[in-house]
Amino acid sequence: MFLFPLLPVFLLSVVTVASETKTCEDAQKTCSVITCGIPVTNGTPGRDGRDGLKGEKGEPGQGLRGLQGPPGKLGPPGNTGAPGAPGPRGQKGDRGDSSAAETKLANLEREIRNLKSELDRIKKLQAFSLGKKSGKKFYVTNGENMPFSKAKAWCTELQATVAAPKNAEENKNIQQVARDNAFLGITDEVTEGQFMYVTGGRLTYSNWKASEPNNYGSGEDCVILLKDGLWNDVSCSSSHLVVCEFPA
Ligand SMILES: [Ca+2]
Ligand SMILES: [Ca+2]
Repeated sequence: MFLFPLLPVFLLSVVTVASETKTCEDAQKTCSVITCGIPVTNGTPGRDGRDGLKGEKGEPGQGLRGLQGPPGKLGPPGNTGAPGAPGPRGQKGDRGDSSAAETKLANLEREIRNLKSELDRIKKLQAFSLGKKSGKKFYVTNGENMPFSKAKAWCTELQATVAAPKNAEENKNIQQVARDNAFLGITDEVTEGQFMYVTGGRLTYSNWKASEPNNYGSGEDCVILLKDGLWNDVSCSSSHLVVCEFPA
Protein backbone atom coordinates (compact mmCIF):
# COMPACT_ATOMS: atom_id res chain seq x y z
CA MET A 1 0.00 0.00 0.00
CA PHE A 2 2.84 2.36 0.76
CA LEU A 3 4.49 1.79 -2.64
CA PHE A 4 1.32 2.06 -4.62
CA PRO A 5 1.20 5.90 -4.87
CA LEU A 6 4.76 5.85 -6.21
CA LEU A 7 3.99 3.44 -9.01
CA PRO A 8 2.91 6.07 -11.54
CA VAL A 9 6.08 8.01 -10.91
CA PHE A 10 8.15 4.91 -11.35
CA LEU A 11 6.35 4.00 -14.52
CA LEU A 12 6.81 7.47 -15.76
CA SER A 13 10.47 7.24 -15.10
CA VAL A 14 10.70 4.02 -16.98
CA VAL A 15 8.90 5.52 -19.92
CA THR A 16 11.14 8.48 -19.75
CA VAL A 17 14.24 6.34 -19.56
CA ALA A 18 12.94 4.21 -22.39
CA SER A 19 12.31 7.31 -24.36
CA GLU A 20 15.77 8.62 -23.58
CA THR A 21 17.24 5.24 -24.50
CA LYS A 22 15.55 5.14 -27.83
CA THR A 23 16.67 8.67 -28.49
CA CYS A 24 20.20 7.66 -27.60
CA GLU A 25 20.05 4.61 -29.83
CA ASP A 26 19.06 6.82 -32.67
CA ALA A 27 21.77 9.20 -31.72
CA GLN A 28 24.41 6.43 -31.64
CA LYS A 29 24.20 6.24 -35.39
CA THR A 30 25.57 9.71 -35.57
CA CYS A 31 27.29 10.48 -32.31
CA SER A 32 29.51 9.02 -29.64
CA VAL A 33 28.38 7.21 -26.50
CA ILE A 34 29.79 10.00 -24.37
CA THR A 35 27.62 12.52 -26.14
CA CYS A 36 24.63 10.37 -25.63
CA GLY A 37 25.45 9.74 -22.00
CA ILE A 38 25.49 13.40 -21.19
CA PRO A 39 21.72 13.91 -21.04
CA VAL A 40 21.45 11.10 -18.44
CA THR A 41 22.33 13.00 -15.39
CA ASN A 42 20.85 10.95 -12.65
CA GLY A 43 21.84 7.37 -13.67
CA THR A 44 24.74 5.48 -12.25
CA PRO A 45 27.36 3.77 -14.52
CA GLY A 46 26.44 0.19 -15.35
CA ARG A 47 28.48 -2.67 -14.29
CA ASP A 48 30.96 -4.19 -16.76
CA GLY A 49 29.21 -6.48 -19.23
CA ARG A 50 29.97 -10.06 -19.68
CA ASP A 51 32.53 -11.19 -22.22
CA GLY A 52 31.05 -11.56 -25.66
CA LEU A 53 30.93 -14.79 -27.65
CA LYS A 54 34.21 -16.03 -29.08
CA GLY A 55 34.81 -14.54 -32.50
CA GLU A 56 35.45 -16.49 -35.65
CA LYS A 57 38.96 -17.51 -36.49
CA GLY A 58 40.79 -14.80 -38.36
CA GLU A 59 42.24 -15.03 -41.80
CA PRO A 60 45.90 -16.13 -41.97
CA GLY A 61 48.36 -13.28 -41.96
CA GLN A 62 49.64 -11.89 -45.22
CA GLY A 63 53.25 -11.41 -44.09
CA LEU A 64 56.12 -12.41 -46.45
CA ARG A 65 57.36 -15.96 -46.04
CA GLY A 66 61.04 -16.16 -44.99
CA LEU A 67 63.70 -17.71 -47.26
CA GLN A 68 64.40 -21.41 -46.77
CA GLY A 69 67.37 -21.97 -44.51
CA PRO A 70 70.45 -24.07 -45.44
CA PRO A 71 70.14 -27.88 -45.07
CA GLY A 72 70.99 -29.25 -41.64
CA LYS A 73 74.10 -31.28 -40.82
CA LEU A 74 74.24 -34.93 -41.81
CA GLY A 75 72.87 -37.03 -39.00
CA PRO A 76 74.89 -39.89 -37.35
CA PRO A 77 74.79 -43.29 -39.12
CA GLY A 78 72.02 -45.57 -38.08
CA ASN A 79 72.50 -48.91 -36.34
CA THR A 80 73.43 -51.95 -38.40
CA GLY A 81 70.37 -53.76 -39.47
CA ALA A 82 69.75 -57.46 -38.79
CA PRO A 83 71.19 -59.87 -41.40
CA GLY A 84 68.82 -60.70 -44.20
CA ALA A 85 67.43 -64.15 -44.86
CA PRO A 86 69.71 -66.49 -46.88
CA GLY A 87 69.21 -66.33 -50.63
CA PRO A 88 67.86 -69.22 -52.67
CA ARG A 89 70.21 -72.11 -53.44
CA GLY A 90 72.02 -71.67 -56.76
CA GLN A 91 71.97 -74.14 -59.61
CA LYS A 92 74.44 -76.97 -59.63
CA GLY A 93 77.72 -75.91 -61.27
CA ASP A 94 79.45 -77.56 -64.17
CA ARG A 95 81.60 -80.54 -63.46
CA GLY A 96 85.19 -79.63 -62.61
CA ASP A 97 88.15 -80.65 -64.73
CA SER A 98 89.44 -83.03 -62.07
CA SER A 99 88.31 -85.89 -64.24
CA ALA A 100 90.49 -84.53 -67.06
CA ALA A 101 93.45 -84.31 -64.66
CA GLU A 102 92.78 -87.85 -63.45
CA THR A 103 92.70 -89.09 -67.01
CA LYS A 104 95.99 -87.30 -67.70
CA LEU A 105 97.53 -88.81 -64.57
CA ALA A 106 96.33 -92.25 -65.50
CA ASN A 107 97.88 -91.82 -68.97
CA LEU A 108 101.17 -90.73 -67.41
CA GLU A 109 101.18 -93.70 -65.06
CA ARG A 110 100.57 -96.05 -67.96
CA GLU A 111 103.35 -94.31 -69.90
CA ILE A 112 105.76 -94.74 -66.98
CA ARG A 113 104.86 -98.43 -66.65
CA ASN A 114 105.54 -98.86 -70.36
CA LEU A 115 108.88 -97.04 -70.08
CA LYS A 116 109.93 -99.15 -67.10
CA SER A 117 109.01 -102.28 -68.97
CA GLU A 118 110.96 -101.10 -72.01
CA LEU A 119 113.98 -100.18 -69.86
CA ASP A 120 113.97 -103.57 -68.17
CA ARG A 121 113.87 -105.27 -71.56
CA ILE A 122 116.84 -103.22 -72.85
CA LYS A 123 118.84 -103.92 -69.68
CA LYS A 124 118.23 -107.64 -70.06
CA LEU A 125 119.16 -107.51 -73.73
CA GLN A 126 122.40 -105.68 -72.98
CA ALA A 127 123.24 -107.97 -70.07
CA PHE A 128 122.55 -110.97 -72.29
CA SER A 129 124.71 -109.60 -75.12
CA LEU A 130 127.56 -108.96 -72.64
CA GLY A 131 127.19 -112.30 -70.95
CA LYS A 132 126.25 -110.61 -67.64
CA LYS A 133 125.33 -112.99 -64.89
CA SER A 134 122.45 -112.25 -62.50
CA GLY A 135 123.60 -110.52 -59.28
CA LYS A 136 126.98 -109.60 -60.82
CA LYS A 137 128.42 -106.14 -61.56
CA PHE A 138 127.79 -104.77 -64.97
CA TYR A 139 130.68 -103.40 -67.16
CA VAL A 140 130.29 -101.26 -70.26
CA THR A 141 132.80 -99.68 -72.69
CA ASN A 142 132.32 -97.49 -75.77
CA GLY A 143 135.60 -98.78 -77.31
CA GLU A 144 137.26 -95.34 -77.26
CA ASN A 145 140.68 -94.47 -75.85
CA MET A 146 140.98 -91.37 -73.67
CA PRO A 147 142.98 -89.94 -70.75
CA PHE A 148 141.98 -91.07 -67.26
CA SER A 149 140.30 -87.75 -66.34
CA LYS A 150 138.01 -88.03 -69.33
CA ALA A 151 137.30 -91.69 -68.61
CA LYS A 152 136.26 -90.78 -65.07
CA ALA A 153 134.00 -87.98 -66.34
CA TRP A 154 132.28 -90.37 -68.77
CA CYS A 155 131.48 -92.93 -66.09
CA THR A 156 130.29 -90.21 -63.68
CA GLU A 157 127.91 -88.92 -66.36
CA LEU A 158 126.46 -92.42 -66.64
CA GLN A 159 126.08 -92.49 -62.84
CA ALA A 160 128.72 -95.23 -62.77
CA THR A 161 132.40 -95.50 -61.76
CA VAL A 162 135.53 -96.60 -63.61
CA ALA A 163 135.73 -100.39 -63.39
CA ALA A 164 137.74 -101.65 -60.41
CA PRO A 165 137.92 -105.44 -59.88
CA LYS A 166 137.66 -106.63 -56.25
CA ASN A 167 138.45 -110.24 -57.13
CA ALA A 168 139.72 -112.48 -59.91
CA GLU A 169 136.27 -113.09 -61.32
CA GLU A 170 135.51 -109.39 -61.70
CA ASN A 171 138.99 -108.90 -63.18
CA LYS A 172 138.18 -111.53 -65.79
CA ASN A 173 134.81 -110.03 -66.57
CA ILE A 174 136.33 -106.59 -67.16
CA GLN A 175 139.01 -108.18 -69.31
CA GLN A 176 136.35 -109.84 -71.46
CA VAL A 177 134.43 -106.57 -71.90
CA ALA A 178 137.53 -104.45 -72.70
CA ARG A 179 139.56 -106.89 -74.92
CA ASP A 180 142.34 -104.28 -74.82
CA ASN A 181 144.26 -102.11 -72.35
CA ALA A 182 141.68 -100.35 -70.19
CA PHE A 183 141.87 -97.97 -67.26
CA LEU A 184 140.91 -99.26 -63.85
CA GLY A 185 139.39 -97.04 -61.15
CA ILE A 186 142.59 -97.27 -59.11
CA THR A 187 145.36 -94.64 -58.52
CA ASP A 188 148.19 -93.69 -56.20
CA GLU A 189 147.66 -89.95 -56.86
CA VAL A 190 147.19 -89.19 -53.17
CA THR A 191 150.22 -91.06 -51.79
CA GLU A 192 152.89 -92.37 -54.13
CA GLY A 193 153.07 -96.17 -54.06
CA GLN A 194 149.81 -96.51 -52.11
CA PHE A 195 147.15 -97.49 -54.62
CA MET A 196 143.51 -96.88 -53.70
CA TYR A 197 140.09 -97.17 -55.32
CA VAL A 198 138.86 -93.85 -56.78
CA THR A 199 135.66 -94.54 -54.86
CA GLY A 200 137.70 -94.68 -51.65
CA GLY A 201 139.52 -97.37 -49.66
CA ARG A 202 142.74 -99.33 -50.03
CA LEU A 203 143.05 -102.22 -52.48
CA THR A 204 141.60 -105.54 -51.41
CA TYR A 205 142.70 -107.31 -54.58
CA SER A 206 145.47 -106.76 -57.14
CA ASN A 207 146.89 -108.54 -60.18
CA TRP A 208 150.12 -106.70 -60.96
CA LYS A 209 152.35 -107.77 -63.78
CA ALA A 210 155.85 -108.66 -62.71
CA SER A 211 158.02 -105.62 -61.84
CA GLU A 212 154.89 -103.43 -61.61
CA PRO A 213 153.96 -100.99 -60.34
CA ASN A 214 157.25 -99.21 -61.11
CA ASN A 215 156.18 -95.57 -61.31
CA TYR A 216 158.23 -95.38 -64.43
CA GLY A 217 159.75 -92.21 -65.92
CA SER A 218 158.22 -88.97 -64.68
CA GLY A 219 155.76 -91.04 -62.60
CA GLU A 220 152.86 -93.40 -63.16
CA ASP A 221 149.82 -92.98 -60.91
CA CYS A 222 147.05 -94.64 -62.95
CA VAL A 223 146.45 -98.34 -63.59
CA ILE A 224 145.45 -100.27 -66.70
CA LEU A 225 144.24 -103.81 -67.18
CA LEU A 226 146.36 -105.45 -69.85
CA LYS A 227 144.90 -107.77 -72.48
CA ASP A 228 146.20 -110.76 -70.52
CA GLY A 229 144.44 -109.59 -67.35
CA LEU A 230 147.55 -108.34 -65.54
CA TRP A 231 147.96 -104.77 -64.22
CA ASN A 232 150.48 -102.05 -64.96
CA ASP A 233 150.83 -98.55 -63.57
CA VAL A 234 150.86 -95.90 -66.34
CA SER A 235 150.68 -92.14 -66.81
CA CYS A 236 147.16 -90.79 -66.19
CA SER A 237 147.47 -88.59 -69.27
CA SER A 238 148.06 -91.56 -71.57
CA SER A 239 144.97 -92.77 -73.44
CA HIS A 240 143.31 -96.14 -72.93
CA LEU A 241 139.88 -97.71 -73.06
CA VAL A 242 137.26 -96.63 -70.58
CA VAL A 243 135.20 -99.31 -68.88
CA CYS A 244 132.41 -98.18 -66.58
CA GLU A 245 131.15 -100.30 -63.73
CA PHE A 246 127.50 -100.45 -62.66
CA PRO A 247 126.42 -101.99 -59.39
CA ALA A 248 124.92 -105.47 -59.38
CA1 LIG B 1 152.78 -93.82 -58.92
CA1 LIG C 1 154.43 -99.05 -64.81
